Amino acid sequence: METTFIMIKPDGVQRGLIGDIISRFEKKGFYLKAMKLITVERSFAEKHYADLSSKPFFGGLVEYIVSGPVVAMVWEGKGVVATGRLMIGATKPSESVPGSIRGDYAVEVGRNVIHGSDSVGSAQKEIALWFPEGLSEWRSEMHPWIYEA
Ligand code: IDP
Ligand code: MG
Repeated sequence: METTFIMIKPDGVQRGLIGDIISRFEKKGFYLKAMKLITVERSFAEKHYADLSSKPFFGGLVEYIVSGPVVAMVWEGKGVVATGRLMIGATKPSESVPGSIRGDYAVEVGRNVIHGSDSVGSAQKEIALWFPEGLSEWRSEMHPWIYEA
């Protein structure tokens, strides 16, 4: 089992997409291990996106992330990092297939609704940054109905 960091960005919160997005991950068969609604400081957003600090859009990206509350979550499941990225869709909504979250709900790359970790390593880093308090240890009673032994 793997864990990934998923964040509903301020536009997703404002547009009332929280329930739909959580529902997609729940119904898929992934487990919610941590969640909080939080408005982050500029310095925190810069840390989260540190790898992109040299990009020309970095300033606008940080402005976007601090513009309102976000929903930060940790989801667990088999292959959840890669499958989560598929469920989210391509970075540019114009290239995100219908059926993916960005494909269904986004038009602009700078308003693409959701973040998901791009590798197991970045998931570990992002989870440590956003949830230093740790995760809930639980597993659904439905586990054997979703996962083979
Ligand atoms: P990802 O969110 O699909 O992993 P990254 O390349 O990690 O994409 O970029 C992080 C975020 O930065 C994107 O989700 C998007 O909001 C924003 N971003 C990426 N590329 C551009 C761009 O060319 N213009 C404006 N914003 C961008
Ligand atoms: Mg990324």
